[in-house]
Amino acid sequence: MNVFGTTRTTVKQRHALIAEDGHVPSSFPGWGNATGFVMISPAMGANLSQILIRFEADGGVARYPADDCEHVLYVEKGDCTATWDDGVVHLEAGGFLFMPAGHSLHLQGSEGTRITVFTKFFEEIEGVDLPPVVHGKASDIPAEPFLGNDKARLQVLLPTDARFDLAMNIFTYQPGATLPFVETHIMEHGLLMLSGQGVYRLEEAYYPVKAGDVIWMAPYCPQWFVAMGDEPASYLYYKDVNRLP
Ligand code: UGY
Ligand code: MN
Repeated sequence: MNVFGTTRTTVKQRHALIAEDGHVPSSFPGWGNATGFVMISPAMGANLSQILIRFEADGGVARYPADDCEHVLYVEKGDCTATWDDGVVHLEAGGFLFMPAGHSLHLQGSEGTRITVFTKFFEEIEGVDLPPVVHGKASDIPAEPFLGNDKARLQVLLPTDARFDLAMNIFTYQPGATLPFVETHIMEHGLLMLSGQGVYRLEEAYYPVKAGDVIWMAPYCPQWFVAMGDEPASYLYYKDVNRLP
C-alpha cells in the first residue's frame, strides 16, 4: 500500500515511464489464467502496443487473433508454448518469437511466466517478400560492442533486412557505461528494463529506472542512458525500422 500517493510513473505526451507499482490488469476475450498489463498503446499516442502477460496458473492461455498486426515477444521469466496456424515452439526464459501479420497466436504458459509482447501494424512493400516466423534464444545471439564500446553491448534478435519493419534488441551496459550521445530519431521505442538500474534521459527530464520499469519514447524523443549501481543494466527494446516515412 502506498500511503503518500507517490510513484515514479509519469505519462507525458511524448514519453512515459511506467513503474511496477502502478500496474492494473486488463482481461481479454479468450484469455484464461493469464493477465495482460497494457503498458504502451495507441491510447497514449503510440504506434505500437506493449503488453506484459503474466500467467497465473499452469496452462494459462493468452490469444491474439489473425489480423493486420505482427507481434514480437520475449519470455522474461518461466516458459511457454506458442502455437500458430501451422507451427508450434516451446520457449524458455530468454526465448523470443516473431509472428508475422495474418497469423493467430496462442500462448500457453506455466504459473509465474512473464512475457512481453510488442505489436504493430505491418507495413507491406510491393516487391519485398513477407517476413517469416522467427524464433530463438537471446543467449545464442552475439552481444556486439555498440559503436566500438565494449562496455555497452547490443544483441540484435531479428534479421535486419527489408522484409522486417521492426527490430527487437537487448542492450547491456556495465555500471558507468552510457549511450554515447543523446539520440533523437524518427524511430519509436517501447522498452522493458530487464536487470540493473540507471538513469534514463527522456526529452528534458532525467529518471531513475530499474528492472521491471517500462519506457515509451515517441518518435523524436531525445534519449540517453547511464547504467549505475553494482550490476550491469540491461533492457529489451522495440524499434520500427526499414520503411520510408
Ligand atoms: O537502437 C536505438 O535507437 C537505441 N540505441 N536506443 C536506445 O537505446 N534508447
Ligand atoms: Mn534509440
